[in-house]
Amino acid sequence: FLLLSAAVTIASTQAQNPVIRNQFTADPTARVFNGKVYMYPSHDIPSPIDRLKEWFCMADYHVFSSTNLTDWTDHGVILTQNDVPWVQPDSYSMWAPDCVYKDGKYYFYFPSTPKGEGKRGFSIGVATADSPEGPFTPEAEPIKGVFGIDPCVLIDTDGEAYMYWSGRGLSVAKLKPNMTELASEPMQVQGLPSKGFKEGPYAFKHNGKYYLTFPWVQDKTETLAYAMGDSPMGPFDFKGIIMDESPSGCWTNHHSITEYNGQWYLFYHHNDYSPNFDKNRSARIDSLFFNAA
Ligand code: FUB
Repeated sequence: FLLLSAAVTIASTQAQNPVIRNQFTADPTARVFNGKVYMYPSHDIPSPIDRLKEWFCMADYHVFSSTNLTDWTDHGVILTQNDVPWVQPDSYSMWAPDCVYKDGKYYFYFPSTPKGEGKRGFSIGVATADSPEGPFTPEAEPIKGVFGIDPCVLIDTDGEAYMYWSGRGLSVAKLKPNMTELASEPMQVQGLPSKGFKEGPYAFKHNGKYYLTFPWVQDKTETLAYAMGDSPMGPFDFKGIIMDESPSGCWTNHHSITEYNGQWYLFYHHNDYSPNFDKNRSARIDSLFFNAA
């Protein structure tokens, strides 16, 4: 098996992190489209409503692109809560998203609070675009049968797509070719530690192995951990920690892993610009290496 490790060389990288400096950016999902890195983060804001003054508050999503991971272009708002037909207006719950490309279209997956009597918790919806920069058009309804947050979509080398998400553990299901419906019943991901809170799954394939990486509370706050398997739906073998708890400040960590120009990178977040309130976070990047077996 390959081992996965992040090089968190704070001294050499601190000067460049956080990477977005004019707004908060949490839960960064990085994808390479058309030779550029696109980063789709959540957009933390100081809450305009009392109910969320001490909690996560997100109204919309921006997308950012870069060719050197240092200079980032903000392409502006690609989706906003009150433009999504199924989202409870002004619920400020546009949490961690993902975006993938398939057959000429970009599919943006995002969790939020559904509107309607008796609706509770989070659903996950899809918005589509012809460009990674949007504009994204939301589907009228969220994905049926999915309740939770933190969607991540893996498109396998055979073209089949799988969605992972969190909420009472980590779940996985196959997607239909239309990318907006489940093709299988959701199942709990097997092989992960039974103890400790887990969320934010991020799956990818490397050298024929499937990696399932996720924030995991081993002690006080979230580490980033990983497991490996031979199938996208598991079972996985738990392998260990990619990134330790942060020594200070931020309870959450949420990440993505991507290869760009031959180097692998870990995108994650910390509350660099909000040291006293860890719900206003900022995206960071560090190099990531695979050790030989
Ligand atoms: O950003 C809101 C939530 O915090 C995400 O859904 C979690 O993964 C955590 O980062």
